[in-house]
Amino acid sequence: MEKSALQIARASYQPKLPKALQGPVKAVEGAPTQSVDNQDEIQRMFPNTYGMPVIRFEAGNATVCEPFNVGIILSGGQAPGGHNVISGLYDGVKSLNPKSKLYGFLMGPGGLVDHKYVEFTDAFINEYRNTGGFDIIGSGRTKLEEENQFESGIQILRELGIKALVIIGGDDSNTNACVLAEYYAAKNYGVQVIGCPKTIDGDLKNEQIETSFGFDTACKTYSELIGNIQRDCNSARKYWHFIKLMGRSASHIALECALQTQPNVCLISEEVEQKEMSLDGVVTYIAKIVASRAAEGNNFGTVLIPEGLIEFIPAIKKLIAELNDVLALPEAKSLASAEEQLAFVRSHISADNLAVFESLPSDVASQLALDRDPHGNVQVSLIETEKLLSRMVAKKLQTWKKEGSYSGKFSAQHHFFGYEGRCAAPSNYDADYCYSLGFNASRLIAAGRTGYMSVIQNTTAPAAEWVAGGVPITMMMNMERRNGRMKPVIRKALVELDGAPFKFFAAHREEWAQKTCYVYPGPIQYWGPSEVCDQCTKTLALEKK
Ligand code: FBP
Repeated sequence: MEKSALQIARASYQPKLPKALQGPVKAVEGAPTQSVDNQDEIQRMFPNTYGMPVIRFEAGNATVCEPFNVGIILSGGQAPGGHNVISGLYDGVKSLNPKSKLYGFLMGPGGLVDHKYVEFTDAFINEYRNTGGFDIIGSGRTKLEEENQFESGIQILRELGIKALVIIGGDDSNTNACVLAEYYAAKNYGVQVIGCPKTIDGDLKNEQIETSFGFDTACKTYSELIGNIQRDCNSARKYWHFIKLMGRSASHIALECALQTQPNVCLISEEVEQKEMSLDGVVTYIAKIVASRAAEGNNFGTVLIPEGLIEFIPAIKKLIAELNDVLALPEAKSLASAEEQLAFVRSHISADNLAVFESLPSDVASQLALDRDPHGNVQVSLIETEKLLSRMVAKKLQTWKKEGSYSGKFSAQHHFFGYEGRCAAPSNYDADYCYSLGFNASRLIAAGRTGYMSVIQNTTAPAAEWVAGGVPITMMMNMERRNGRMKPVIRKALVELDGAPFKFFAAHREEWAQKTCYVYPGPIQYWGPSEVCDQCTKTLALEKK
């Protein structure tokens, strides 16, 4: 594989490990745990993996470990650092016994079901250390939830002598990891399942998980690009840039990028919902800032938009909830064309929701009514909210111009940052964090655990002081409506409006709106002073302050 000079230099970076993982470990157990809600139902559904204690690794005595084989799966959207989770797991497994083997299932959970895999070797792994992407084995969004998939999986796991499977994924994939752990435990199949918190969206976090891996690098990459745009915008002074940012439902990415770059406007979906803002309310909010900057001769600016915004406008949220149920009806499954699907939806939703549906621009309405991803989520990355909002802002400004309350110029540029950041080479933070998560997973396996997520805490401190351990996945679960049915799922973390990151943003946004006080973060640095190279996200720093 041809490599750039940076890649060659970066390959020799040795990621840091928490002190506790640098030698033999012992597992220290905490008290039994409960799920975050719906305790009785979750306990009934996960009798073998419910209530287990949180585990923390501390320095222990060396023991002899028989060789054992492990499988790994990359599930869902790419996130920087996935290759380091795999190299950390590989090194961890080999350090316990060099005869142990690591297998990778190809193209996501589907590789387990279809028996497509590779065996990792030193040479193979070394090609991918500290690189971005998931291309080492590929990823996929096949949902592991059917008994026949679990049974097909056990065949290949037995054939390869695999005693544990590590699933790297977001909230949905880790929910499925837990379902699989429970199934194999109930059947006494002797295969452990360990999860690992991945997603650039940053929405897989809670009291135990400080952040999902990839969030750090993706936000730093987007913030570099936003900073570059802001410098361009402040130089030419003629465009308003509408920038949509990935993140699914949660606005963590938009908020973090705002904290890093100080744009003129950043919408936070969770706040839009709390304030029960309408689409027109959101448009008016942006247009007022455009007009007040124009009054000072500043006909330029930046607007950050979380990709899930549309789902949080209360009337649209209600519409989506009904659309989800309608699309989950058995008759909806056989509709072949988009036209048939739209006609079906129109004839099955309530009059109120139909009115909201028809009031939306037709491209947005169609997108809301068409295919969900395999986990039942609206594919918000396909909805061009940045164009929708700028079109509506332009229209409002025209009206104000006619009324004489606005006399500026408004010209918009549009951007969508998502795929640009998902495969970036991991920052030092993500390189170390991911390697530690993978290495730590090998210790959870050796400790005989199943249904646990690998966790590394205290990550705002130097890596040596990070705390390693495991958290039962059932502890993060509650019941939610998915595809028309109540299901046990890991609770998604949305932006907390009483949390320190949002409060900091809210305290500064008026100043950022009116004055031009952009910050230009520049590219991620790997070598140099620690305050440049080793900082975590502003979100995490504020949360841990
Ligand atoms: P995960 O939740 O699987 O980590 O995916 C993150 C994400 O990048 C979202 O931000 C985005 O909405 C979605 O994936 C896009 O999906 P796809 O890669 O299928 O286009």
